[in-house]
Amino acid sequence: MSQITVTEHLLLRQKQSPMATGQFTSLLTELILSAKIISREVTKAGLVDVLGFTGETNVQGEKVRKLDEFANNVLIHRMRRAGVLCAMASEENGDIIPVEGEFPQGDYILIFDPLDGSSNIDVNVSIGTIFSIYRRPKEKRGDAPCLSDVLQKCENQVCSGYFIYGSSTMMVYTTGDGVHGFTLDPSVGEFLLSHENMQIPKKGKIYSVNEAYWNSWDTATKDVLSYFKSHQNAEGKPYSSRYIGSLVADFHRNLLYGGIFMYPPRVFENGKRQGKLRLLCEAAPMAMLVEQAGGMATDGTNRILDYFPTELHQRVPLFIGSPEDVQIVKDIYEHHE
Ligand code: AHM
Ligand code: MG
Repeated sequence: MSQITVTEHLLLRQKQSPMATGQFTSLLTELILSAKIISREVTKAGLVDVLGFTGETNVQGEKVRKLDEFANNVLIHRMRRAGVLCAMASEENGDIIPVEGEFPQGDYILIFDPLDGSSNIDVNVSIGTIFSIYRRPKEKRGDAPCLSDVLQKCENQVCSGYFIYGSSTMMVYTTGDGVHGFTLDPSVGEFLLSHENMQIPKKGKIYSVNEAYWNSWDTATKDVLSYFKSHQNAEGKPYSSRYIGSLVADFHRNLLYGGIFMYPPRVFENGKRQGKLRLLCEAAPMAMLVEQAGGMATDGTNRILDYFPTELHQRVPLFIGSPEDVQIVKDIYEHHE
């Protein structure tokens, strides 16, 4: 493995990349330190009292797990002091977290899901931290941070990525200049470049979806699933079905092997048609990554990065992965319109 750290990699590309400003490098450095602290705690889970629930319910109406709360606090407290952000938004907090008052303000906005795939925490299955970074519009610098700073078109992201706490801890990120993966070497405490310029295969071998929701899907979605069950994959064999229930882990596997992850809209008794995943802290950052890796991300009809969020915790259906597989979904949905 190379000995190049994330910061070195960013600086090496500094000449080509407008992202390698001092402020942006500090942001990533602080984010990486936060992830190392979270990773340390995740790997100790079971030995120390971090498993189970806190007894609280979060803004999504879900029971908060102790590790969720820990990861959220680490990120908020560390990133707030970094002097590079004007606001944050977390999956766990109802409102934006402005950076002002005693804390120095910067130009960036950080949105995160502190510990994605929480239902897997207590059973030792891979989980992750997802992040998305925007820059504040120039004309608003100096003003008090507000929700409209955060609700930017998803295409405006300047960086996105995730940390996956799996058999090893990895960071995968993009600044719009390809997708690069780094593996944490615990002996030196650094993320070292292990996967440069990651590209998703054009057609995959795997589909990932929670099929238990079959009865709440519309006909178009059922047709999508029937297609993947009855057609051949990139190797001329039946597709394999793989679903972990941690977006980060399902996405990471499909990025490497090729395939499609689907969280289709469910139709509820009141007629409401809704996806589960959050646009700002889950779908949009993964969409930026997948496009940079040569893949596609759609809600079935619209490109995820074309979304203009209207709410902080807006949910969207998500079909993401190898371009030829995602195109099949778009074609089936279009046919049903
Ligand atoms: P979380 O952020 O509360 O962990 O929820 C998001 C997770 C994703 O990681 C995963 O893709 C999805 O929820 C699984 O949902 P389901 O159990 O409905 O299949
Ligand atoms: Mg999540």
